[in-house]
Amino acid sequence: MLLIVKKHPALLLAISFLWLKTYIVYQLSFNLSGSHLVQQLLLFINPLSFLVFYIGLAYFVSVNRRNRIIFILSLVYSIILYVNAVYYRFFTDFITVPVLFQTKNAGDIGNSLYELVYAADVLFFADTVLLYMLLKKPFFQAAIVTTKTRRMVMMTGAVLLALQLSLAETQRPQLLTRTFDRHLLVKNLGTFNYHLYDILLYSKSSMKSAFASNVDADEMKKQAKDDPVNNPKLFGAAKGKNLIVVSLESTQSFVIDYKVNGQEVTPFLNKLARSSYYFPNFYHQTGQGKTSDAEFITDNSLYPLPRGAVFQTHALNEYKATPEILKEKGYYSAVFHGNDKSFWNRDIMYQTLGYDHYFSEEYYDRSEEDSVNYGLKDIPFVEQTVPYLKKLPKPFYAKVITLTNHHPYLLNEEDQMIDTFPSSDPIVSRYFTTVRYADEAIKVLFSKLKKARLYKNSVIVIYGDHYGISERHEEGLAQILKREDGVLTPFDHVQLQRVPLFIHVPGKKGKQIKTIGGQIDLKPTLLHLLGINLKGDYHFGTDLFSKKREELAVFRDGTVISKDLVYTDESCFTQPSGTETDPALCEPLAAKAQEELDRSDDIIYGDLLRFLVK
Ligand code: GP9
Ligand code: MN
Repeated sequence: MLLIVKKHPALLLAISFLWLKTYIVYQLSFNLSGSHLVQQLLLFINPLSFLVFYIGLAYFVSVNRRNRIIFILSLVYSIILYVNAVYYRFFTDFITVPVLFQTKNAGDIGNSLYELVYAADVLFFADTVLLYMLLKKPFFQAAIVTTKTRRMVMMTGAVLLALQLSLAETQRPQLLTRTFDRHLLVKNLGTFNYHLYDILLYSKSSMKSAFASNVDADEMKKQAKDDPVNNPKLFGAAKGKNLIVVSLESTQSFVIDYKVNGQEVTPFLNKLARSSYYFPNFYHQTGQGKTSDAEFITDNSLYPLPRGAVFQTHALNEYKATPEILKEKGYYSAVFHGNDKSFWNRDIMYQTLGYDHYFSEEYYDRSEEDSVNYGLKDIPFVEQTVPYLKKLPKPFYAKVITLTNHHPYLLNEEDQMIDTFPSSDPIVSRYFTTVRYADEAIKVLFSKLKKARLYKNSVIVIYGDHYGISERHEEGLAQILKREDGVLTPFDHVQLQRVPLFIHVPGKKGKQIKTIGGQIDLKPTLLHLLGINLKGDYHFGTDLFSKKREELAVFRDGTVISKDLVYTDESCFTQPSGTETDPALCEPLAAKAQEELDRSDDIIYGDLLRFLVK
């Protein structure tokens, strides 16, 4: 052992520093704990195989450049690790290749970034500085290495990788073929092996479209839901009406009927829940594409992708989205949003989905005092939107996307209508004030729609796009849910993914509908309301008004919720108690979810809908 240290001091020093640092990051920055001893062992050893290969590359350069290369490799590794940690602070997720292409959004996330970068982060690079100094010491000077040594280093890396993979196989069979859950991948492979694997997946999926053919499309046709379940009572109840769909930024269901210091957080939405159809068990199903994923799911009734935002990665595919279907029935479609038009590649994707027009920020008066955080504040935004709506050709389908209630939940003092929530976590504490502001904006929207005589002729739908407070804010979430022990189970985290859904149908009083569903169900639900039959359409959702529908919500990570069971994080819980039960009970449900996700992915990666165009 001592001999090895003497022969390879610089190599071992760099590897040890990075290994230790990665493990510390696992513990402090990522949520990767495993209960099992083998899982903990895996977590500890998983950075090693990559590091041996990676730092080992320095043995392929000349002696006099070797230590410099070791240092540069360490620095690059540290930067990638750090970027991952910052990304994780916001998204509770790991970076994927498609995310790296989402640079168009970078300019707007300045505020969020400011909240996510801490002064103490300089410590992240403390070992890099130390390494730099030590590598200059005589003890660490490089010596000539033979081909045999190089081979030995690479072999060591290979043996370590094989060992790690076989350990992982005992924990998670078919890890590489079945897993959508990036946390599981990182736990078993390590961050950097995961990145390599992700690059491989990316190249594979890019090739899928090129090789897809009519044969794959025929397979898709065979599996299509040929008999869409609908609800005879409400089918066509809003025939010929306008359709206004509001995407409510970062709004989770727990804010409904919630009070902070005795003040209602959503007074308007609380009332609306009693005067429209309200769905308390409706879940968001978004992945890395956040708002844009919610838009994609609701307009197409397809799942978003396991990696990246489909708005960015597959904007030139063929789809059969709601605007296109409605166009055939004489509808005009438009989107309204007070942000840059290229954010989430919307300008391109909206054309693909068949929208006739996109009213982005350039259509709005955006004075300094009317803007906060990402863009135009919601109240001036809806005030300026309604006159445009009034002028649209009728009937129309309009999507209105709010923005103010967005991380890090910034609001000018004069717009704060309730107290902040008593929490030591500033994000959690500010969240309720921006939700309150968004609620006011919806109230203004409704009153303006009434004044513009649009209210009575329009179905108005409001849905939450995705969570606002991520899992990482465990303590704050426990405070919100009034859990004194501060402990939330995976079952609780699934419940927290509920987002509100309101459907206001002119002439109908509405009621609370407790069916379990998700954003994927909106397309068939709304088109059925407008009296449009979806026979032959490729969608994964079902009509939320139908009594015959199978109650189901599948998340992008394979989590699945049925009436009786919740499968998440490889565990099985009974509904509604949340008691953990035998995982075997959930197996059929988990398999069904996986199969749905796979089929949806095949359609998008293979661009299969193009084979159906007449
Ligand atoms: C940006 C807005 C927010 O235009 O839709 O996007 P998000 O970060 O929530 O996906
Ligand atoms: Mn959003």
